[in-house]
Amino acid sequence: MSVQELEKIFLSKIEQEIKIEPKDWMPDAYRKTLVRQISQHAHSEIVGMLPEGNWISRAPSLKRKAILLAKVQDEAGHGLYLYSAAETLGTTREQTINDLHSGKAKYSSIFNYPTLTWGDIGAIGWLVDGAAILNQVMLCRTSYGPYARAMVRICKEESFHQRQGFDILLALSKGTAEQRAMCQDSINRWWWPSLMMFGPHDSESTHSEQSTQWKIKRMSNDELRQKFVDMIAEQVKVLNMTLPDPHLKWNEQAKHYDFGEINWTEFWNVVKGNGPCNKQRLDARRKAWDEGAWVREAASVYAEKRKARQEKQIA
Ligand code: BYC
Repeated sequence: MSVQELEKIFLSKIEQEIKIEPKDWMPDAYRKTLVRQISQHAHSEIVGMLPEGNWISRAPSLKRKAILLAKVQDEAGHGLYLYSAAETLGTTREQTINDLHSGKAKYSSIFNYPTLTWGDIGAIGWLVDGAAILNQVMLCRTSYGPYARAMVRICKEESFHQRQGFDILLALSKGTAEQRAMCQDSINRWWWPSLMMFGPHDSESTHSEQSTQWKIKRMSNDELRQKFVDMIAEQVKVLNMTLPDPHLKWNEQAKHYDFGEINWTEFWNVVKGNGPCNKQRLDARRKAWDEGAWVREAASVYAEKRKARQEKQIA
């Protein structure tokens, strides 16, 4: 079959909402864009464990500690599904991880901010997981089968994550004056970086147009950001807190909240590696990789021996 014919079949599948599967023919650029997005997503889950991991040993009670531990473990699981999804496209896990460690691959800008207080753990769950869910619910309908299926499970877990974050902030918001101040301070520091998670404005987005045509993306960066603002602007009232944006205002005509402009200079600075914690995050991942070398080696020797034993039994 000619490439033109193969492309026609591919596009007709996209048109008919039939998932593209690993062994199907797909344009090189479709594969490349998926490897880029899925591996960035996987790295975000793994690097995202670091700011929260910082508070496991300092959680204010045994119950909070157990919940946080479970959440951070979930993020590791998400990273692993996503690395596997990327592997179905022909990339190896080593290559993907090397790209993270060499600084070639990106991960979400949000994880380059520090977690200074316990309130930040609440803000991450509520705002960061909240932003991630909106994006990921859309990705449950993405056109590539393994990515879409991984997202279904991830979204279920993310809902629990967001609720645990809100619950932390709710407890602080009902506490002492000092606890209420901690809650407000965390919201103030995490609000704008959370809005940045959705990426540049649609007019500045490099990949959106093509990714939308291929149904990798189902909603644009700005559409998702607006949905997030509308959701959080209501939820913040339950906390009796405010969002740090003087321009935030309900627009009766448009039926959504208007909000202020993001500091894009800060965003690109963080994306380019110059955020408050970029160096610290990559150093931590490289160290974990080096220190885990013996585990990978032991696991592969065990797997080889087991395979040899099974082959011997069959013979
Ligand atoms: N940070 O053309 P655009 C989690 C880059 S983790 C850094 O709009 P696209 C969690 C973008 O890559 C969940 N870079 O790109 C874990 C591109 O550069 P390249 C994380 C960003 O791909 C632990 C350039 O800017 N979620 O939930 O069409 C604890 C132009 O952008 C960012 C995902 O990863 C950013 N924020 O759209 C707690 C979702 N934004 O690649 C929670 C999957 C943009 O050309 N990813 N860039 O060098 C996506 O949905 C899309 O990739 C994005 C960007 C919406 C993020």
